[in-house]
Amino acid sequence: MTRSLLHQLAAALGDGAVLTEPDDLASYVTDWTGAISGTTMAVVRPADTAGVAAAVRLCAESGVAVVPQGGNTGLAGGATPDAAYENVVLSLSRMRRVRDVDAVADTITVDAGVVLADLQDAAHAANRLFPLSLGSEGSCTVGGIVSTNAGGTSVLRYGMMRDLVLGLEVVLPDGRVWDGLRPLRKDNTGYDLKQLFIGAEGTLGVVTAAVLRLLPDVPRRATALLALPDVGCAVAMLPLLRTHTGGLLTAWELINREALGLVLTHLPGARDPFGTPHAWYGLVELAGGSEDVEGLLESALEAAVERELVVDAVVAGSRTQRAALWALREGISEAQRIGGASIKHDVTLPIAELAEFVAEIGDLLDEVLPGVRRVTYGHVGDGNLHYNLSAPPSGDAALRASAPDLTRRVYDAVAGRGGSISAEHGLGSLKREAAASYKSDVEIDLMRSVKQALDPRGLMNPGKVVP
Ligand code: 2HG
Ligand code: ZN
Repeated sequence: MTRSLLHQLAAALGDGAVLTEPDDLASYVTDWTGAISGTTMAVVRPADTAGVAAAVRLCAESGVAVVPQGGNTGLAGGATPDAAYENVVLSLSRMRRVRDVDAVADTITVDAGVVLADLQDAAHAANRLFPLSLGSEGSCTVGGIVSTNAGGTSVLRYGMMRDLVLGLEVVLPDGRVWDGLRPLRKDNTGYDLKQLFIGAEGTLGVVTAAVLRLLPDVPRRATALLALPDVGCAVAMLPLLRTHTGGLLTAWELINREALGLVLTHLPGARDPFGTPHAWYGLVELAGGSEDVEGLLESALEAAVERELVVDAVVAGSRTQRAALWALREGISEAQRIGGASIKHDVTLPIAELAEFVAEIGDLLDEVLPGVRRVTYGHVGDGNLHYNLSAPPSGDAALRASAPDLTRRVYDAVAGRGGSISAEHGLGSLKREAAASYKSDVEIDLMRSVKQALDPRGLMNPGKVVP
């Protein structure tokens, strides 16, 4: 049966579009962190939507699961095949066409395999902005960022991916194509079906193309790294920055010393811009068209220093300096990966709860694993912390052994304060079971009903998302 499916896939898509050699499969069956791994019978790489539809239909006829995959940069195992299910990985990586840029409607229509950085470039080439920005933008793809409802560092101003999607084209679990590729800003004709597929992590269908919003370009940027006494000051900075910057605040990111220390230790060329270490740092960026972003940032910083929210500041004086500051922030994931075993907690809390959460949770974790290193950073403007942990001097094995207990304490504290166990990375396979403990019975029931309605045979990315 396997052999006949592989023959049919090769006949439909072309021999070169079906990979089965173990060496060819390796990079598709392990996630970016290297911690989540599975197996698959084949990777198929269709060139267009018709090819995706054919592949999905053939798999459905054979009762074989489909695992959609984009740039494979996800952090919750959502695109990694689960060894428990006979499956085919469906890579969208060959579908890289920018189908249309519409200057009047202010939209761009792209294939699912278009890399985010290429999408940003295509927008710039039309003097427009596609604002979503994140560390993996050089490899993550449109299908992936739609399917995970990706966030990143400019959500504060522009929202999550969901806020930027106008229409989708989706291959359904039975191989039919839903053409919802409409650029309409207004369309009140019943259920907004595209919302089901955004953030569904490929469990309801395969996103093959999207119509996305474009925005006015904001070429002027003012960026600074601030030294902060504590998380409370970072939170108090938010209204101050908003008040002083007239809607131009694009990023307000938090970094603790442990996180910066990892970057300084592991990433070549990284340099501490301050003379002495500080407990916390904030990376602020304003972006504008013709506005005096530098002047606005300066006045905000003066007010912040006066209120003793900021103890020191380094303002980027050039593009290179700006890039160097952002590299310190965006290099944290990579530095933590190089630095040994770690546990990710991509949590979100009501912003007013952030400081107390951080103050409380440290001691609770020390009870489980004394000295566990708290690599705390994230999108403080969105209430989203990457409350990650790295091994204490006792080593990686101790961290791994304590991981379930540590994670439970983090999630319990987050839930107790009205937060969520996944802010932007999704549930994937990593947090699917945990979600069952933190979602209400009604929510779980609704999720299962939606899954059952769209994918009654459970062949679309099984073992992911739905508790
Ligand atoms: C970030 O904000 C990403 O840098 C990755 O969401 C976070 O690796 C992580 O835990
Ligand atoms: Zn993040």
